[in-house]
Amino acid sequence: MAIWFTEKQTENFGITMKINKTLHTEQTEFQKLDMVETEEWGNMLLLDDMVMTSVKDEFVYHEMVAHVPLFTHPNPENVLVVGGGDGGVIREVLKHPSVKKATLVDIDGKVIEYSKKFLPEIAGKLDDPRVDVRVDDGFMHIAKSENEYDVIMVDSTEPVGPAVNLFTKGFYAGISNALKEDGIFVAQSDNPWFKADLIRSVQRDVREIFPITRLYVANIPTYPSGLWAFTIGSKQYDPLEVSEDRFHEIETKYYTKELHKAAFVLPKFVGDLLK
Ligand code: PUT
Repeated sequence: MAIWFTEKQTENFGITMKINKTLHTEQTEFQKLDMVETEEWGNMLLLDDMVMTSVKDEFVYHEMVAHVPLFTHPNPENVLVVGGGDGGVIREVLKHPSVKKATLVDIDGKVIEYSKKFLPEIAGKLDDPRVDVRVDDGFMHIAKSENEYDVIMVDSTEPVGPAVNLFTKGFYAGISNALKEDGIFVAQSDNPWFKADLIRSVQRDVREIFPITRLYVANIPTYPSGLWAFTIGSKQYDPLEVSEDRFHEIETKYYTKELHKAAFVLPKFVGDLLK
């Protein structure tokens, strides 16, 4: 029997959808995990009753996390994904032939396990030989790494539970240390409608550590407010100054080389958060 589910995006506002079937539900060591089949968006992963990914619109988020930094860096070989246990970012990372190794560190092995089972179109590349999957604390992994990665991507949940640490200045300092001298990182940064203060503080913290700090946005219909933000911190390469010859052909549904630049053109109220 179908049921209706509402993700409360704020105390006063939510997104409601029809769930045809619950495929799996459990309280893991870290969070409540639900895999559901929705009528509108296909199979969907919910963590602590928040939408993480859906088969129908996942490509926007995963492409925009992966391709903006990977096309900005001239030769990304060693890539780290923190979080991202659904495997969508890894799938996109592997489209870049320069990538020799992609490490995924997610604290919750259950996310990986059930994504493989119920979201195969998203998680299907996690067993690729270039991928090293580790069930571990991303914060600790970063703290132990030095001068190692070309690109780091932080694909976390919202800043609650274990993800709170991933929105701190200490974490960004660790990322800087874990990156090579010309490294670049991207972090999902929630949304400018309901989380303006968070975006402001992330930008401020990253700017104190990285010489180049940028914000870009993408339209993701199942995420709070539909407008999602991403923060870039870069030691050397500016995502706004990528030369045309850097772009090579890959199969995408959202990302294009034109959109790479357009994503940094911000609505005024979003740009004002950077002042
Ligand atoms: N609800 C948005 C989650 C961000 C994706 N990891």
